[in-house]
Amino acid sequence: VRGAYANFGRPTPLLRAKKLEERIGTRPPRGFADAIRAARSRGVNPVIAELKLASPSGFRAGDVDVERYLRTVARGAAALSVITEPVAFGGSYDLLRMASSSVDLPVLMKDFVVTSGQVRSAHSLGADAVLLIVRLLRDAELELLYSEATSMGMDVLVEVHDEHDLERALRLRPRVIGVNSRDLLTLRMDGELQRRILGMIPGGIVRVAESGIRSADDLRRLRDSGADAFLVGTSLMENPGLLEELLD
Ligand code: IGP
Repeated sequence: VRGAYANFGRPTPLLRAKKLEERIGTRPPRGFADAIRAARSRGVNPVIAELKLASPSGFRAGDVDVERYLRTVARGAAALSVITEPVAFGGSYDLLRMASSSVDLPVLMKDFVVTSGQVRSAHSLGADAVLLIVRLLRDAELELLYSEATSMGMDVLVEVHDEHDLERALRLRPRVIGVNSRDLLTLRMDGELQRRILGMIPGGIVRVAESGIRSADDLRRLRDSGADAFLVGTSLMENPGLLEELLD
């Protein structure tokens, strides 16, 4: 990773303290679901561009110039997703803080969120939305974290993989549901299951297709199955120019 982002993981305490203080309470929240709806009404495919430095499926950002990536996606994406999980995905809170202060898009914090502390961190780091993965949480935990996040003014991307997850997700009456084609335990992709689940989500809920989108054809297939928005990581990081093709 080159440029100003090359020193992730190394402490920059002064910069961090100042930036954080400046941010709190000063920036109006950017609506994640609203940005998706706005892109749709402009006739643009709502793409949520993901920033991740590595992934368990083998992706390594290697040489990617993160600033340049952010500048490119800021020109067309509806929102930005930043993975903060450090071990498998090479993320960090620094990455989220810097991305969210340098890009004027709603920002989703993507992590394995299982505690209220993580939800509060997301908020204070400048995230406009937070990911909650249904499988990782019991019903009561899911409800608690969901209501904490929304009461802080954040949107929640409620992530499901199969029917059982969806049934549990719907009890929250969520505004946004993400259907991940990848099974997080086995890492296996199941595009057919993803399209079926997308088709089962009631109208009025924003439906996000997640993972494995590599081309405009992939996107179209998911759109035809009912997806309103498209979360794209690996293939955009490998080729940011793909964004143009995905938008229309
Ligand atoms: C992006 P991809 O295949 O375009 O890189 O996938 C995103 O869907 C994926 O990173 C993701 C994810 C997650 C990562 C979806 N849900 C939960 C970590 C945790």
